[in-house]
Amino acid sequence: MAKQTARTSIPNCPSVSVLQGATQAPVARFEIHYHQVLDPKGQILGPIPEFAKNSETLIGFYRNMFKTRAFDTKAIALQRRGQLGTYASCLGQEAVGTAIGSCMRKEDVLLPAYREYAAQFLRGVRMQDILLYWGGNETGMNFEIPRRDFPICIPIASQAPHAVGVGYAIRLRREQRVAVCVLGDGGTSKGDFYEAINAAGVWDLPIVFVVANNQWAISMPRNAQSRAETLAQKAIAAGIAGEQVDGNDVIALYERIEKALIKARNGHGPTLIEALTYRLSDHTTADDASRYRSESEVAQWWRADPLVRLRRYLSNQGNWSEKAEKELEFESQQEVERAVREYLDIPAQPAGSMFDHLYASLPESLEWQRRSAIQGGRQDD
Ligand SMILES: Cc1ncc(C[n+]2csc(CCOP(=O)(O)OP(=O)(O)O)c2C)c(N)n1
Ligand SMILES: [Mg+2]
Repeated sequence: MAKQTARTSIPNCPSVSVLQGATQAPVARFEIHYHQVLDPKGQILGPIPEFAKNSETLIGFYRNMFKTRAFDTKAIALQRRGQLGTYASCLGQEAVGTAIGSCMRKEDVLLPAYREYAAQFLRGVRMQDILLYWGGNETGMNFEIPRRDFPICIPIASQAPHAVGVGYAIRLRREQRVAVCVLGDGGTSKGDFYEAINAAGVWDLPIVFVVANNQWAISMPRNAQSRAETLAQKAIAAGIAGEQVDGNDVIALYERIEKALIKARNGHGPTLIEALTYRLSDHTTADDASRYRSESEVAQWWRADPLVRLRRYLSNQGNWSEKAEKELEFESQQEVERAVREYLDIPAQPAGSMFDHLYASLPESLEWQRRSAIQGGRQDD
């Protein structure tokens, strides 16, 4: 017969109780669920979510992913020609950004890493702004729209504690807004990330964390970064909801991210969504990924391309054609070319500008560097 057990609360900690009289009883159980709606062949699995019955919505997703890819291709070409600095490609990850940008409301706040152009374009960021930024001109991050969104974040995971600050401010002001923080798989190894999800949980903040797990942190593969079976399960330790989604399936992403946003907006706390995707390009234009990963791995992920599967589905439903594809291609090229012309027409920032806006008054050591930069790098004064 099973031994009698009883729960006893711990003093000063009413939410925690321990089992008395049990030797090996489980005290907690967790599961991480995986969500997919559209498979790589373009077939819908299970019931179609309500929003996905509207073909215009899906065509909108496709158009944004396509334009983002056209932008990405052009940005790499500009860098190769010496007309852009180092650039981080989002090739293969367009569904993640598109779903995020489509679910968010204008008044929400996006805290991106550096591959979320698809989301930023939907938020109102202009292509030339992104080009300016990677061209070394920080004014590109001074968005006209969306004023409240955060700039591209290069210091890994540092946007996660920032998101906690934003979420806390939203709560203090009793607003119905949500902070959406996007980071990579590598970012989840940082202390900033753990601290942020913990604080978000403790304070029940309106934040959605989206981990764009593209399987690599530069040359560090996912399985060398963490022994955890999923990155979503890191949410469990923080006491917040966590789940995994096919990150190349824009329909599943939209469904899950929207749900998390509604939950946060209604005061029911944060969610961590791990989007399983793949960086089809090099880490940045300063990287050569063929040195650390196999062609067959990359080829396998090309078969899961987020654009191809949505196009297949739309075509099978009679909602997309060769003609529509050609028109979109032409339109995208025009839009990208226009942005490039505007970017190239903007005069370069003077060298001394990199010292502006950092300090109210520049320390003497930096003042010296500033003078030297203005004089063209001469350091003899
Ligand atoms: C705090 C910090 N440490 C190290 C780096 C150098 N670095 C740039 S990208 C990167 C890998 C990030 O991987 P992940 O978070 O998976 O994002 P991904 O580039 O794959 O989108 C590292 C370590 C950095 N930018 N910031
Ligand atoms: Mg990564």
